[in-house]
Amino acid sequence: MMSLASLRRGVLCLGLTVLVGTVLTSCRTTPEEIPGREGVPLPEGVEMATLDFSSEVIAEGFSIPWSIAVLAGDEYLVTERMGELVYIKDGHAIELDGLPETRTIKSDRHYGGVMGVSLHPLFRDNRLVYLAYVDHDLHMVVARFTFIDQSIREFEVIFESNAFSLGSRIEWEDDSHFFVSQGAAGFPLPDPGPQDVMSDAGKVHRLMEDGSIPTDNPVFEGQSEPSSIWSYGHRDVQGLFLDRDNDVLYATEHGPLGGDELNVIKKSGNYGWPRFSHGLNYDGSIVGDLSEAEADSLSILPLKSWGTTFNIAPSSLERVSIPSIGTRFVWGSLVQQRLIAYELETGMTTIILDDVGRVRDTKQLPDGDLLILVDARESDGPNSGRLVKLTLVESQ
Ligand SMILES: [Ca+2]
Repeated sequence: MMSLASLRRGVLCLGLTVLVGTVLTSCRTTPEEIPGREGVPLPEGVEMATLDFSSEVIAEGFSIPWSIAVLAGDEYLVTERMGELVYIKDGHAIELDGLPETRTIKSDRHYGGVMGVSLHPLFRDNRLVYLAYVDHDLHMVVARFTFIDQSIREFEVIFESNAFSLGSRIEWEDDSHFFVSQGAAGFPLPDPGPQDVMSDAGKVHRLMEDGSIPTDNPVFEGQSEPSSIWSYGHRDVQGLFLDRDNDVLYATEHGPLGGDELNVIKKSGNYGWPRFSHGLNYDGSIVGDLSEAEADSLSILPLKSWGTTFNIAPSSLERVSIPSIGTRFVWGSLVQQRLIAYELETGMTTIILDDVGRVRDTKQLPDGDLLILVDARESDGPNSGRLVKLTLVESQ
């Protein structure tokens, strides 16, 4: 019997065929359809190969936890989007005092608030912690503080942007430079900010450890000196990972309706939004004014795009080594509530954990275990978010 989901998909395929004729060979899925569930097929290049993990809840009681920093063995810092920084030691969670007022915007969900947390690479010596959040003026800022005796000390804002952010992840380049992403708030419709180098919306920034502008940052057309902007034309980068062996910065980026991307971030690169996307606007219309060929010549196309066949909403980005599958990129899928792995060499996308909740952040610990940070689920209550350690169960 045809399920309601496949019936809906049938209707959509028909609608799209009228729109683009015979060019489109695969059907797109509607946002509420999850490939691999309820008879909805997985698109080509995506496989379900879940791994057998045992899980241990390290801490719970979170609402929309956003990122993790690992301090030491059993010590963590976790941000809560709605305005908290939580310190966890031996399973006990303590909300830290000393954060300024932070703000979110509520659309269909909450956006902004407290997002990326990251330790300075020399944290063991200097105890410096970095935090990206949206302040009382609705601007994304980066602050740093020293974390001593389980307290926030010497809190200072070191970078003030001129725009809101949907998602801000921090990744260190070396001991003195870091990157921070800033998602464009152009919802429900895209705004021109990401293409405008005078606006901080839709950018990846690169800053010195004290928040000042590196002298070797790009100088864009019409400007006489470098700014914080390293790359532009981003919609919403919520995952950053630097491959330190090869000095390559990778980013996961949210598309609108589909169009999620994995990008290689290059100095002064334009990543196309909102002039081009492999996804569609929320009303189903084509994004922007550029064809793919034009976008290819004027901007940098994604290393990987899942088009409209596999809507991920990727949060976080790590590269992990897992004995049975080797080295893969891993991130959470908010919309599918899964843990996703991607193999660069083969281009294969693998669902390695299904029905786990909205995974916001992922980290691999030195012993190989994975940490995942998961939103509260409506069915489990508003404070059912959790930090979980996953240990691969060796096959018999
Ligand atoms: Ca793009």
